[in-house]
Amino acid sequence: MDEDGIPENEVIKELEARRKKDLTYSGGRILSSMCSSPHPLVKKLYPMFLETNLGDPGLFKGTRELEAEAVRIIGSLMGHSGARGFILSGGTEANLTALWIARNRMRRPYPEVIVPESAHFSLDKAADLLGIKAVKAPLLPDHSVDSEKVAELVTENTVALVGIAGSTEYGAVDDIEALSEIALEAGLHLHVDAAFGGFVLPFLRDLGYDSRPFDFSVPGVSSITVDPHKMGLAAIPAGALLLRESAMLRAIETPSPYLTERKQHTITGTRSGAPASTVYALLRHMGRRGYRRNVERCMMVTLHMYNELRSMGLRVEKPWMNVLVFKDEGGKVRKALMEKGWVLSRTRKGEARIVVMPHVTRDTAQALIKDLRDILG
Ligand code: 0PR
Repeated sequence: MDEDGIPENEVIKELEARRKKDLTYSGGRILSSMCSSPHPLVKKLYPMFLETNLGDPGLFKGTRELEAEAVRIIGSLMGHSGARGFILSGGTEANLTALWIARNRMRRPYPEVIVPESAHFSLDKAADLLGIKAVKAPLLPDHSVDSEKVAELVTENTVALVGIAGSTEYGAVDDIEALSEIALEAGLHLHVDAAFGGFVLPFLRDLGYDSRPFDFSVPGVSSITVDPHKMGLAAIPAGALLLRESAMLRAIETPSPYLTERKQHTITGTRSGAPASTVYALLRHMGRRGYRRNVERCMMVTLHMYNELRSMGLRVEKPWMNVLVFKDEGGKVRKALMEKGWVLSRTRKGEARIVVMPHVTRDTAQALIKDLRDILG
């Protein structure tokens, strides 16, 4: 560190120069991300909460109320306004906390969790950190988990089942009702990872698309991850963990005797109140109608791209939601698009993957289609 600091405007210039090296969502080239530009209201409100700390909520009673309200509203979106939970740093922390609860409630000597092969790698991290064996359940051809195989994998060591509502790679939705029956019968915790799908599926249903039940309306569902920083238009970091019953929190209660609240239930101690407060603001401001429109626009672009890509002869999977995947032998198409400045991701099988987030507009789709036509000749 230098002895003397430099003037503010010089620091700002330095940061602006670095920031220019970053890609931006508004640049319209990022087709690989499950995040997008936050809603402008978030940018306005964030500074109000910079000093708040939900790790010591007795000092920040108003901010704590905002988190509780945000959880209540997301809970009602998930079919249970009495749900308890937290606004955490994202899907990884929410999934980790859910498995922490499940492991501690069940207290098995050699705990196992049954996870679909399609699960996000955050569940592998969680299992590793918690000393739980992640048993992978195979998938059906539509990329959702084979529930019959899940039932066969249950043993006396199983502490939890995980179902995915909106898989990272394909947007696939598992048969949560079937998993619920297995979980209820065996007395297991059923965690639903709706990190991506949580802000999509309720609105797909409103818009008349086919959509499987995945939330607390399914009786065996114990906990749900829903990420506001994905399709919820919130700023990073914001991931919600929702629990059916507040009693589940006892399993991870940690005494914090010298703080204003004598116990904690989150992995992080000191944590900013800005994510929770701005998520609350968005939920109030957008309402169901606002989020429905968001999903409607993304789906219109998704289906437009789907039809155009198919008409070019590409083998595109029928989309479950706003995620498009097409066969791409040797990654040739993806590479050619990357050379033209697009950023696409790939599935583990090597297919090209496009996530149609709000920054992927109809104009973006048109530009992409034009480039694809050039590439495919
Ligand atoms: N569960 C699911 C179903 C997910 O898709 C993800 C992340 C997580 C959990 C973990 O969430 P956090 O990353 O919030 O902890 N899925 C994206 C992915 O890995 C995350 C992402 C976002 C990747 C933006 C790239 C990117 O630019 O694909």
